[in-house]
Amino acid sequence: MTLSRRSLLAAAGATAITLPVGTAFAQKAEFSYKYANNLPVTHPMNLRAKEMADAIRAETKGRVDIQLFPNNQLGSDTDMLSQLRSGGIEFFTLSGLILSTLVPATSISGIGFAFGDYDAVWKAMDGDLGAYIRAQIVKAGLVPMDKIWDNGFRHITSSSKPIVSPADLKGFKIRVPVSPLWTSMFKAFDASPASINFGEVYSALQTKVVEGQENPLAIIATAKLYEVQKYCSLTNHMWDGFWFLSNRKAWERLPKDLQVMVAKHINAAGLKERADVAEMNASLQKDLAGKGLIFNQPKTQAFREHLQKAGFYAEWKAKYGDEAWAILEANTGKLA
Ligand code: X2X
Repeated sequence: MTLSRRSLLAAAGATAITLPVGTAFAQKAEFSYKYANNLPVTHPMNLRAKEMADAIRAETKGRVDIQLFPNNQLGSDTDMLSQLRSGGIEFFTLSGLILSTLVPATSISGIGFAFGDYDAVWKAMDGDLGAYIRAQIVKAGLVPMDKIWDNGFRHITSSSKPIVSPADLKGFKIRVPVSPLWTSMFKAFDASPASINFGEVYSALQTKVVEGQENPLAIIATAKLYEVQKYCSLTNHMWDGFWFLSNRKAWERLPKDLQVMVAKHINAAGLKERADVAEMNASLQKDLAGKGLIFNQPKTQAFREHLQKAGFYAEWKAKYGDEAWAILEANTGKLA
């Protein structure tokens, strides 16, 4: 059978035509899902997510197609969280601290100076603390993947002065993400925290609406915050991670075998992202110093004692409740 040039063109233009995957023609996927986040395309989260989406497309033979929308393209974290809940987007990664605006228990992993190192973090988050938090997320109607992705240990940057002791935070105008725990912690230092979504941070620093902000080195580098900040104080004041969340109805639309494949690739990408971020956070200081950022290493004990005296730990222990706090302290040692 021969096809005329005219019918070939008609076929190429038609959308209803289905062709086997692997031909030059794109097939419309059975499940075409959006994954949105707040980070630059150069951050390991987006590099690993791209690989992940490719692996999912390949293993599901094109049935599941995940499109990436990085860098707040679909709005702020606050906007994206409501889109996730309404089904406007199917996947979203969000800091547990920000998710706590919907599910209060999820900020518990961000308590100030709780974790000493990554070993303690992954033991807790892949263990009982993570399981406790995920159960609360499920109750709120969202589906969290098992492996939380890394953001990192956070440090304070500033355009005005290095932070050496807790007294330097007094009156300090600092941007914090939109989250009661973040605001409470910097208020406990008598700082002046402003809740600002990440998409606005660069310009808030540039226009000096705030003096400083706090983030892991991988973000300070990939979001180019060093361009608008002068000092970086290695406070390690909290660890932060991103839950990989799905809209429940969208997740349940996937047949069981596809759920297993998709979850497998998302969790595997998360583990690779953790390794990338740990490596970046360990090596970036030199790069950033070369770009002009001035580093100092404060003694963190004084900061921790300040929070204790201010009643910060006691206040949050009462908010989370004894059960959750006991799980936290079983992982971190006594905090309050
Ligand atoms: O908003 C931030 O500072 C960021 C990017 O670290 C989070 O998503 C919590």
